[in-house]
Amino acid sequence: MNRKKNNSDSEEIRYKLIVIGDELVGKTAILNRFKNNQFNAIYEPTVGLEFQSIPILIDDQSVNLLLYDVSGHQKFRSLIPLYASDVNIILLIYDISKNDSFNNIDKWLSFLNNINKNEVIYALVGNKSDLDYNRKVKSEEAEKYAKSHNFIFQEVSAMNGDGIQELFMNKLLDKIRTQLIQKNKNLMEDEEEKLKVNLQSKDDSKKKKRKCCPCFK
Ligand SMILES: Nc1nc2c(ncn2[C@@H]2O[C@H](COP(=O)(O)OP(=O)(O)O)[C@@H](O)[C@H]2O)c(=O)[nH]1
Ligand SMILES: [Mg+2]
Repeated sequence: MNRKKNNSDSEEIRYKLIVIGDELVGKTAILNRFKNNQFNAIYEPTVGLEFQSIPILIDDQSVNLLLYDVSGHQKFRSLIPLYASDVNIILLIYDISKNDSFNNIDKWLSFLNNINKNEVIYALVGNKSDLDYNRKVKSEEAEKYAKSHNFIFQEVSAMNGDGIQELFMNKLLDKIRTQLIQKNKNLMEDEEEKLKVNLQSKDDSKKKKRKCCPCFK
């Protein structure tokens, strides 16, 4: 999470989200369904990195969700650690009708080894749930994997929109909300601590002054 002052001097909170996974699993389609509620059946490869931002309101706090669509193509893989350097949310995406795309999630995770995992929200997302008749990855297996890594889990269909709201507006927003509450709590505790230290040092200097005064000798 990044806090930046904007023109009106209020704080703007930015959450950077990236999508990771094999080519053709539907990374671009998921972002497009979430942002524009649209679906394009014609494949248009993502080149390098594409970016869009979406403002959301969490309680009374305005949060800018920055969506980074990262190409799954081999030639762009070495750039992933760079894209992921200040990331807040990572969607690990596979296609429920392609076993390889699920088995490769571990490989994708290894590209992200150097980032600070404590602060990052991960979600394992099984796309193309509309292709259930051709399912190769069992929901239970994927859910178990997600649980063991402490990731959110959600199956979605960018094509018909199933699971998209549940993923973004419920599961991810809940996590963001929890983080914001915790950060605000930490900020308040820091302020209180500073105030205490300030009062203490004022008190100490008063005592010192008193000691200097002859009438207290
Ligand atoms: N049936 C089905 N096809 C999808 C779905 N999501 C994406 N696709 C198709 O899969 C192909 C690749 O999608 P794209 O978003 O470009 O994949 P990316 O390479 O991971 O960004 C495109 O032809 C999409 O129309 C989905 O939920 N269901
Ligand atoms: Mg793409």
